[in-house]
Amino acid sequence: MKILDFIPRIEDRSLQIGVIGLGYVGFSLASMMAKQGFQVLAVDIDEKRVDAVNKGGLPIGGEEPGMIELVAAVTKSGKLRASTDYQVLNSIDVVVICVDTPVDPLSHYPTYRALNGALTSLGQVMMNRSDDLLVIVESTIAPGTMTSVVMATLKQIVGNAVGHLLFGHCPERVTPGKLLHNLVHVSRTVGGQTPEIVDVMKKLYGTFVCADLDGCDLLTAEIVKTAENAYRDVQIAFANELAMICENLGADVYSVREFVNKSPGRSVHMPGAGVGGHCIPKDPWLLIANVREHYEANLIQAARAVNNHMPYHMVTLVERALAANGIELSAARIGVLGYAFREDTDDDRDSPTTYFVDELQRRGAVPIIHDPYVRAYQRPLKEVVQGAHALVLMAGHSVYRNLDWDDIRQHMVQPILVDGRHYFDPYEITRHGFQYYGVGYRDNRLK
Ligand code: SAJ
Repeated sequence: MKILDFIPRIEDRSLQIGVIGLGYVGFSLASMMAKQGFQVLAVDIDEKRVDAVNKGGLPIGGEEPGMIELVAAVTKSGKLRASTDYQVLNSIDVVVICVDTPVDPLSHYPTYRALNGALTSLGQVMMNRSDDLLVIVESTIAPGTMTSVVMATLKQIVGNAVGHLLFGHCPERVTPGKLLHNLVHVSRTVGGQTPEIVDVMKKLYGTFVCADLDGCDLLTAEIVKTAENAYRDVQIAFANELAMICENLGADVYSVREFVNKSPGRSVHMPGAGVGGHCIPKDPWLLIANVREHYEANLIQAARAVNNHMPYHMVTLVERALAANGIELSAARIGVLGYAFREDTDDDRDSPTTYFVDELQRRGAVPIIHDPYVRAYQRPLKEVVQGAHALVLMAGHSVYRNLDWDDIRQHMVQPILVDGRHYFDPYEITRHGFQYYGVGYRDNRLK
C-alpha cells in the first residue's frame, strides 16, 4: 500500500495503528484513536502498564477527567489492546512513538535510551516490510533528531525495506490533568518528510483534533515544540529575576507585575520557588542541543540558571526569616507544603522541592514534607507543623486554601510562613499572628 492509499483507510477506519509507549502521551493518544474506531495496538516494556490497560484501567496516575470511561469502552470493544511484544506490530500501517526523552543532568544532552530501544525493537519487526509504514514521533526531540537518529537508526536495521519507511513528527501538547481536553482542543504542528505525508497525517489527526493542524517539514516541527517550552522557561526566568530585583530594592514584585501587565502586550509570568516537571526544564536543552557547539544560546542557558537558582533562594528566604527571630537554620525544623512540581498533581519529576529539601538538609535543617498527592508525603498536616520553626509553601495544592492558621500557630515553635508561590494573602496570614515572607518580598511583608 502506498502513502496516499492511507487516506481511504483512514476514512473507513481500517488503517491499523500501533502506539509505542503507554505513558500519559501514548496512552491518551492510543485511547483517543481507538475511540475513533481504529484498531490500535499499544506496546510498552512495562508489563504493569500493559496489564492495567488490558484490564480497562489507567497506566498513569493523577486525575484525568473522562479517561477511565474512555479506556473501559475501547478495551471492552477490543479496539485498544496492549502488549509487551513488538511482534504484534508486524501488520500495522502507522506507528506513533511516544517515549520519554530526558536530558543528562550534567551534560544536558539528550540520552535517547528509550527512543533508541523503541526504534531497535520496531526495526527488527519491520525487516521484511513490503508495504509502506508511516513512522510518527510524538516525543519531544532535539531539532535534527528525526534525520540523525530516527531515520538513520531504522534504515540501519531494516536494510532493503527502508524504501517503505515514511516519517512524520507531530509533537505532543498534552498536560497532565487535561490530557483528553488538550488532545482535542489544542492545535498541533504536523511535520512530514513530504507534503503527501503531511496530508495523510492531517487526515489521521483530524479524526479527533478540533483545532489547527499546521503542516510543515520535520525540522520546523522539532524546533516549534522545543521552542514553545524554551520560550515559557525564559518568560518565567524574567519574572524570577524581577522578583530578585524587587527584593533587593525593597519593592513588592506582585504589584510591579500587576501594573506592568497593564501595559499592552506585556505578560510577566509568576515568580516562584522554581521550575519543575518533565517539559520546561528539559526542552530548552533539547532546542539548543545541536547548536551549542557553535552558538552559545546565552539567553536560554541564563534563563535555566535563574530558574534553577530559585529553590536555593527559598532556603535563603527561610534563613533570613529565622535569623530575624534569632534562630539558626542549622537548628531548625522546617514544615514543607507541596512536593510535586506544581499544584494539584502527583507528578514530582524534577520538582524544585527536591533541590530545596536537599539544600535544607545540607545546611543542617530538618525538613518535614507534606503533599496530599505524593504517596510518600501524605502524612497528617499536624505532624508537619508540630514543633516547626517555619512553614514553607512550595506547591499551591488546593487543600492548602483553607488551613486553620490559629490551630497551626499553636503547634509551631515560631509562626513564620515563607510563601514560594504567592499563594496566600499576606494580610490574612499576618492577622493570624504569623510573620509572612515570600519570593519577591525583601523581608517580613507586613512588618
Ligand atoms: N511556573 C512558574 N511560573 C509560572 C508558570 C509556571 O514558576 O508563571 C512553574 C510551575 O510551578 C512548574 C513549572 O514552572 O514548576 C512548569 O509549569 P507549567 O505550567 O509550564 O506546567 P508543565 O510543565 O506541565 O508545562 C506543560 C507544557 N505543555 C507541554 O509541553 C505539552 C507547557 O507548554 C504548557 O504551557 C503547560 O503544560 C500548561 O500550562 O498547559
